[in-house]
Amino acid sequence: MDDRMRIMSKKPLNAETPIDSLKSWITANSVFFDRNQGEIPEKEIDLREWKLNIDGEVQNPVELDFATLLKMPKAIAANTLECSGNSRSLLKEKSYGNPWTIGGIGNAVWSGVWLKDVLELAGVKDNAQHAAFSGFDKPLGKAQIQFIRSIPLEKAMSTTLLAYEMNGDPLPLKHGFPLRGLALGWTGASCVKWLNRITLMEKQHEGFFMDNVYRVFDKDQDPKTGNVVKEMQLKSIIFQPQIEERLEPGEITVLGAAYAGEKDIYKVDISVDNGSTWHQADFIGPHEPYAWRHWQFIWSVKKSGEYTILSRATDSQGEQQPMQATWNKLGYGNNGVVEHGIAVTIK
Ligand SMILES: Nc1nc2c(c(=O)[nH]1)N[C@H]1C(S)=C(S)[C@@H](COP(=O)(O)O)O[C@H]1N2
Ligand SMILES: [Mo]
Repeated sequence: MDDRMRIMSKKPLNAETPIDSLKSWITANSVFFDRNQGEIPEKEIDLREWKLNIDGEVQNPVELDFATLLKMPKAIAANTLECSGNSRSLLKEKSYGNPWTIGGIGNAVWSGVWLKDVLELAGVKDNAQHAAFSGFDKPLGKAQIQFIRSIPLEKAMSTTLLAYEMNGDPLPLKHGFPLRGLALGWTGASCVKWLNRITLMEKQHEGFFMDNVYRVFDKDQDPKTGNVVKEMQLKSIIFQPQIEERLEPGEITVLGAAYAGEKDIYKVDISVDNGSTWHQADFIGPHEPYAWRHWQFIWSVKKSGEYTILSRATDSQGEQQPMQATWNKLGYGNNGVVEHGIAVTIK
């Protein structure tokens, strides 16, 4: 693993992408953030042993081997993956979970097969409403709960990929070798790694990782009554300058990214005076569905002093990134403008 990664825990492995590595539109596999509930398998499974089971509300349960997947039409998509807890540590009020700053995110070009094509091999029954994915990573903790997450069938049959390649290489072991689900534009929790079973169900899967974790709920609220985390939120981040940097006066390039999950980014505005005035940033780099957009803004500054830089994204439906995030106990979906402000000093 790249030694610039910011490790939050080793077992399970949870580590952030270094902020400098976010400047590249494609996040290299070696620095792509790691988020795990269980233990990463010790070594890559033998592809002759691995099977993908499709069962539940299907006409004919099937067991697919890897060679069969490779023969199916290959689908390629860029997709930005973000952990729902990303930016949690930037919330003013304490929330619970890994203390991500802004590096619980990365963008990659993934290839594999559309989940729809795989499900059609088994034949989807009319009463199927949800698709539950199971990973074969070894659970940690006494309860030994397997990582199982379900998504609505509509998402499964439209824009969900089963990926076996990441940025042109076989899926790395720690990112789910040999196959992972990717619900495009949804947070990482819906993108199960080390996939070996997909079960179609009439109802959403019930279990720890559906009912107690990955729900948006308040202090005294029962997690089960909170909304399940799904789509990525409209958000922007700044990765240059970095927090508390001391800079010379002159032309300073402010760099960042903006993303909106399944939606498109329309514009990004920048403020260098803590929100009093705003200036539109220029987009740079590729523009792909489900992928972040990089932007830059040249800031001309003469006077020394303390400055707070903010970025605010607007999506193609005219929705604006909220100035402040809505707090919830597990700190999910922190997309606040203020929480992502960068304080710098001009010497
Ligand atoms: N099998 C399995 N899949 C999983 C997880 C896990 O713990 N086990 N963690 C999920 C979460 S919460 C996130 S954010 C993403 C992280 O993917 P990455 O480690 O490839 O960046 O994987 C998801 N898929
Ligand atoms: Mo996550």
